[in-house]
Amino acid sequence: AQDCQVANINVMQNFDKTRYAGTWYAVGKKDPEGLFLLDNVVAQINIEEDGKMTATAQGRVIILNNWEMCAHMFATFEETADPAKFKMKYWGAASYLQTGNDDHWVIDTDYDNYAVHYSCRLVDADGTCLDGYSFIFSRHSTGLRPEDQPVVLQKKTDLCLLGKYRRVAHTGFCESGTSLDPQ
Ligand code: AZE
Repeated sequence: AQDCQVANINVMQNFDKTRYAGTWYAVGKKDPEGLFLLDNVVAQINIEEDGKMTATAQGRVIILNNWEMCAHMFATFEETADPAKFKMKYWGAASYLQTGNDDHWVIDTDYDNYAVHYSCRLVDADGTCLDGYSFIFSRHSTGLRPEDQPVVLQKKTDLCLLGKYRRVAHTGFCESGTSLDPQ
């Protein structure tokens, strides 16, 4: 489906959340409107004892008055009829960070190297996405393996987001001792 209709987006078949668990480094992102994670984005997906998926994430942000910090975020996921489509409720460790309830769709992953994430926040009257974001995740902070690049490129195209991604730098900003993080 390449008609750019949110309802027709293909997601990962037979999605296995237990294999999705663990650390993912964002290596590419397409931003939504407004405040967003800038770089140094790392997500940690957990499967709790009750089988529910949760996550923590961090990333550099600039909030009001040009205050640069490392945002520490938490998320719980609600399952839907499609195992690769979740509703993600999220909040920040500090109250001045963002809270929200976003879709969290896993478009494609091989679980061991790459994952393509997608979230449309606002569907337009014509069925296309008016405001959304997407992350390209890697198990490796250094980026995607060359063999995964064509697969990811095809998925970006399928999402109608080709050319809208930026590379996500990992500079150590959110690693302990190197940031201005007050936490
Ligand atoms: C995501 C996957 C793992 C859990 C979470 C994610 C998204 C987090 C944000 C955070 C925004 C924070 C801002 C703070 C000022 C998708 C990486 C929580 C969108 C803008």
